[in-house]
Amino acid sequence: MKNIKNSWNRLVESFKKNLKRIKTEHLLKEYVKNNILFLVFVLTCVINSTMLRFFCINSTENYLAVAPILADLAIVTIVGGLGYLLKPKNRFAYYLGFSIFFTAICLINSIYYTYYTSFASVSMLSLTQYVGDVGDAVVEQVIQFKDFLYLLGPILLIVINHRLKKKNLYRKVEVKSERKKKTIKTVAVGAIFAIIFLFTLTPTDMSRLIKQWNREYIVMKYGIYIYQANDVVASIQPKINSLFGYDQAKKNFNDYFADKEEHKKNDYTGIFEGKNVIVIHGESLQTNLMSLSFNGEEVTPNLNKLASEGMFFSNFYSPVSVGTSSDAELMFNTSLLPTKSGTAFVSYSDRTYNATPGLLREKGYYTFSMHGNNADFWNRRNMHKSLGYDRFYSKEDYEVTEENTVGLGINDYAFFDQSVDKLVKINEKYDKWYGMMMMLSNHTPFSEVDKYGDFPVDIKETITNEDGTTEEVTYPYMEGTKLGNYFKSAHYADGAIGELMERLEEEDLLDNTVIIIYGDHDAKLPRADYNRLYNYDKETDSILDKEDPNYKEYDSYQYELGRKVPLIIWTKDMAGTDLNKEYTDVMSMYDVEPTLGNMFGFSNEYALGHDIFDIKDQNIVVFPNGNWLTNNVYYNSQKGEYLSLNNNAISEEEIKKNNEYADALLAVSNDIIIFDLLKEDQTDENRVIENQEKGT
Ligand code: GP9
Ligand code: MN
Repeated sequence: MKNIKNSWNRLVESFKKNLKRIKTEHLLKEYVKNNILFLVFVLTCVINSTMLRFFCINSTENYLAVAPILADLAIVTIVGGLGYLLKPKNRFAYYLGFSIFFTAICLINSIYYTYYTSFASVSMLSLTQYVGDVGDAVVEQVIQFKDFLYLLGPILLIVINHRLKKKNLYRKVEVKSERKKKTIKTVAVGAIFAIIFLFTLTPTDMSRLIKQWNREYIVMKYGIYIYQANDVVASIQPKINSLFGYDQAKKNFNDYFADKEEHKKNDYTGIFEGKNVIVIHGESLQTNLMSLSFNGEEVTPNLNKLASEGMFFSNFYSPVSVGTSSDAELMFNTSLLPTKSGTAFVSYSDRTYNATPGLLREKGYYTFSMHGNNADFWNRRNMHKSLGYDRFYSKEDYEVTEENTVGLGINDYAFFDQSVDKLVKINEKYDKWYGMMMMLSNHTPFSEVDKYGDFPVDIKETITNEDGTTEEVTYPYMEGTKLGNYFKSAHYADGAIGELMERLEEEDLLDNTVIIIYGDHDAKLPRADYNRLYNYDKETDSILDKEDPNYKEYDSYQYELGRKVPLIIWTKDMAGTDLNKEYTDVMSMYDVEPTLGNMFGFSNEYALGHDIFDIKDQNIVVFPNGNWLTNNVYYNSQKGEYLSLNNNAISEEEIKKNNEYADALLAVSNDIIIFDLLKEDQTDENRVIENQEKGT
């Protein structure tokens, strides 16, 4: 009897359980059915954001990160939940609108990342005018198949909505109170996601969000949607700050420079005093080009020759931000770093700069810049005036034809040729001059291969057959790759530098002239192509297996360190002298002004870089994202890890000290530009004079 009762009870229990399960399943089905638009909206937005992170940031930490998914879920659940306030028939438009908006954020960032290896900022909107000019580069090199995947979200919503309409599911009527209840419930779920997410944050995460420099880190931690919202706030902030945050900025500025040591004289002081100067801004020229040859022919024979006869700074970096070429010019001329958001050239051209051209002008130099592109590109028309150039020769001053055009404009050969014509006249008229010539041909996407001339980047070998006959064999190697095309393009540009030197010699313009050549930034080429360069297996025409003993890993650190650019200082009579050597201490583009200042006898007391002959092996190169490099260590602030360059460990204190140095440097540089502190400094002096005159 007892057994029967027990069995009955078990049967009832199991029936109840099943009923509950069926009920839950039923409820779940019902929920999905009634909220399909909301669910698709939430899921596709979260998938898009996650997909973007996975495509852009290749690290295990990123792949395993739950926090950004929680953040995305919180945002889209709350936005989606608010849609329930609307009547069911109006919800589709709401979800589709937001879906397009969120998709656009992912799509724009995906394309932007491919080009700049950074996430997009609304402060760059003012630069969209340049997109037309580099449009081909964008289409050819930047838009990829994966970018279309993000569109699936809105497409799915449209399809589902179409089906719902067919089934007449919009007939459902929801009274106001019902809609309100649904909204509160859903938003509450979003809030729970947000609270869980907030618990995952550390103080470092919070401070990085406020600074907004470390874009990759912020996306990896907060997801793309919070990043973008924060970016809007951060981009508006400088404009507001420049109105309100002045006192604090001025105080930090004074503190920063309070204990700056006086510059001491050294072996290089005044060595070039009174000499003329030609600065060559080498578009996308990287140092690694200089050690490469194909079939016995060097990629950059002219650069190599100048380096071997002059002062060659082989560990030189150009820490540009989104302002690329213009950031290089800014750093080179002013010893400041790129701004935190936007670009100095575009947003802050009206500020006061203690720039090399202006300082040399004060010493009686005629100063000019020459560039074959449109004068408004990077707002150079205005900014070059602020830097102190007496005259900017731009596209309007050159004879540009269809024949002499390559890439963005007049090719470097024609540009240099016409520039020397102008220089001859300048030299007749002025005693001392300082001029910058900005190259253009070697600009991404390096695709006009047929115009670059014959420079095969393959491997040619002569094989002797068994019967003694010989045969020419060709292995494709770098042919057809972006990196290979870059080599062809750089070889072409290098040839133009060679012709320029010949022409200057012919015109007797080299006798009293210092030539300074710098690469403006790296060429942003795919790491995979470098893998092929260093690990090519000609037998299989592919990359060596990772297990192969000859395989040389080209990891992300090597890639980042490989972005260095050349700096060469050359005079006709330098070869064989003490000056003629390779200088290996790490150096940055913003160290150039104080270094040249020492050699030419001018000084910018607010330079943020150092005279390399003063600081020598103690130098620190700071990058706009907070990464830094010394002779011994490369520190990646995004990942919070470092690479020792001499196999020695580095102490936590040193990392902390250098991090603080990097933070302070970036902050003071940004403040100088945003708050126009160099102008204010002069105004202060004026104020003192004014007060003295008034007797106060
Ligand atoms: C444009 C040229 C290239 O005039 O300087 O600019 P970039 O795209 O390298 O910043
Ligand atoms: Mn450039």
